[in-house]
Amino acid sequence: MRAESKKLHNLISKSKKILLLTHRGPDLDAFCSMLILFRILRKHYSKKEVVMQAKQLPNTNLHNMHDISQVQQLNSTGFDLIIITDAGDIDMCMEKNGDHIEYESTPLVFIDHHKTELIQPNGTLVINNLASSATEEVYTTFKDILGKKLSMDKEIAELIQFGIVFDTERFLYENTTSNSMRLFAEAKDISPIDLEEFTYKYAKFPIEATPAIIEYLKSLKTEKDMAYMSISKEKVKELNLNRQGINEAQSYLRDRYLRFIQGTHWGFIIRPDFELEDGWYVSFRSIKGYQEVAPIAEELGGGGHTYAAGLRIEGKTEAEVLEKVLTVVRKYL
Ligand SMILES: [Mn+2]
Repeated sequence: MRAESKKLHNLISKSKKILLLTHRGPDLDAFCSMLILFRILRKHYSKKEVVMQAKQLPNTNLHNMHDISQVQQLNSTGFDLIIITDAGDIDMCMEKNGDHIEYESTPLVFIDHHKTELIQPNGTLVINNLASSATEEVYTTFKDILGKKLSMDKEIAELIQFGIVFDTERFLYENTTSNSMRLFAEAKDISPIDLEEFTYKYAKFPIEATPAIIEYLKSLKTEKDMAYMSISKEKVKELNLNRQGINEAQSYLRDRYLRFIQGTHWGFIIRPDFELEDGWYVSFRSIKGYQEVAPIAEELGGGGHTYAAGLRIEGKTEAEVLEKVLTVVRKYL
């Protein structure tokens, strides 16, 4: 058994009440990894009280999603262990004003797969083998701990497929390993998911994304082989764009536009943070073999994967944020 697995097992064994969390604005891998962890803990550590907290529920029907306590504010009071999946940093999970997570006095575990070097509070356990997904990371860790005792039921099998397919973009990304495929194959044998239906459902976006897409496209600029887009908070107000519309537009353009303009291979897109007045999010995307974007995001205070990285940044205006980002980006052009 790996040393980290043993430490995790010991931490769980010592605890009575365990809180499971994942990152803000959870994606499918975030939910699947947390739900698999919940099912495993409930079955194999049945004396423990296990609670999942999140501010939103998945928009796909996932096993055990109704066991998630949907809360306005995260609160770790009374828990003696916190396990966070699909994140390596507490700031990715909690909002400083509002959420109450006692990460300095309660043992904290991250089960993550992102390539980010972070300084953690003392005693924090980080399990990260750079797997395809947090989903794979969670299951593989408990396979290591429980061995043959861990049996894959239908529910876990389906969650595994969703998590892996989502985070590898149907096995497209470099993070897909033979282990990801073996795990997927094992899960598919138990209960296959409909990949075509899944892909279709996930490609859909709400109509509110359209005005935001139009605004973003107006801002499109290229420099050498890099493209970028942004939107101002004034425009967001003027056009009465909502958070969901902006977020969907941002991810649509990020994943299906930015890198696909002839002559460009990488770029970034900026979106406003709806919580903090001076807050913004920057997402970088590239293509294998071209510009590595993780170092750029790291230089700006963020992190992520080699070809998909991001960060949160502060700035009074769109122009100020663009300036900050471009100053670093231009060093790499
Ligand atoms: Mn993930």
